[in-house]
Amino acid sequence: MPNMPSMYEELLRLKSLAGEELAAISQVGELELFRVKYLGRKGEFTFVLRQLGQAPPEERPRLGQLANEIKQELEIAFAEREARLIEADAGTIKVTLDLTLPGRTIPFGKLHPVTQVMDAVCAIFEGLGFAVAEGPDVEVDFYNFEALNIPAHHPARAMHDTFYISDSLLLRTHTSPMQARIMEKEQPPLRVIAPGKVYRCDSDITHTPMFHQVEGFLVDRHISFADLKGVLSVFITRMFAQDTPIRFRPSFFPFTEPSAEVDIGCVLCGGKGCRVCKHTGWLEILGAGMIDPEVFKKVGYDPEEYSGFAFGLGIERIAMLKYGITDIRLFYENDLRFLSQF
Ligand code: 2NM
Repeated sequence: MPNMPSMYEELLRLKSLAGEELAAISQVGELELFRVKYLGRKGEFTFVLRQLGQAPPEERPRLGQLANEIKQELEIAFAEREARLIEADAGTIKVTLDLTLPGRTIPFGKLHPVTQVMDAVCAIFEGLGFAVAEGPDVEVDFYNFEALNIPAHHPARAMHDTFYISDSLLLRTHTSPMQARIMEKEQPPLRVIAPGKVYRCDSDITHTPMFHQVEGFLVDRHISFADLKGVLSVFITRMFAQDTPIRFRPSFFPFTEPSAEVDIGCVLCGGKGCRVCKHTGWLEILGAGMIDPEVFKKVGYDPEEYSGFAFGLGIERIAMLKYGITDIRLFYENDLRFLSQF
């Protein structure tokens, strides 16, 4: 029976080892480690008791009893030691927790200023009954140019600084291709805005190669320039202030005729003249016009039956004017000192 003496020996060895270790403990904090090591559910005594099954049957009761006796003795010694150490500590416990300290603030995220302005613009047009449609960033030449009355070799193509992917594929330079897609599929009456990312190969303090636009259009019978002015005036008074001055200047876009650029009284100097409005008192904030009959023909609408208006605005530009930001690149540097201000 080679097991027997070694199990007795093991129990006695554990007893003296545990006794020595317990006597050496001088800090309350060390007690738990000891308890787990010897008395815990995965401790040394449990381990020995589990091996009891390997001892000869006639020895098991004696071995078991001894193990339990030693464990009980140790538990009593442990409790005494614990009481002594706690008593000794009582006079010297240091206050390590200052309940008067302010709590740690939990950092929380915010929406990017471009997202905030995008959401605000979309909410205003949705309030006016416009549906929201999103399309692909990678477009075919037809929807980005051809359907919008910008044929090959038209000078407006050069103005767009297009990123080409192949001869016929490109990164959309505006979101109006989405509107050509919608007009091709659906019949009037229609009022839709197309928000999203657009791409132009250009970079300086007022241009980034990717920026955001919202373009919108409305088509029905008997739509006039007065409807365009009405909708855009409501948009501007809701986006800026009720009394924001507005003016329409004649302009040109290949897809609208007549076309206009819309200015608002400078929100930074109140129209007195400053660096941002280049001392004109006015800020250009969007382009618009009556949809060109040529666009209607491309998408299969009868220009004699239907008319409509369209408009487009740059989100970063509006955010810059609203917050007085002078360098557009700040939006895309991901510097939290900048972003956390909005
Ligand atoms: C602008 C200015 C003027 C525009 C035109 C169209 C469409 F597809 F309906 F013809 N969508 N957006 C438009 C018109 C965009 O952006 C400055």
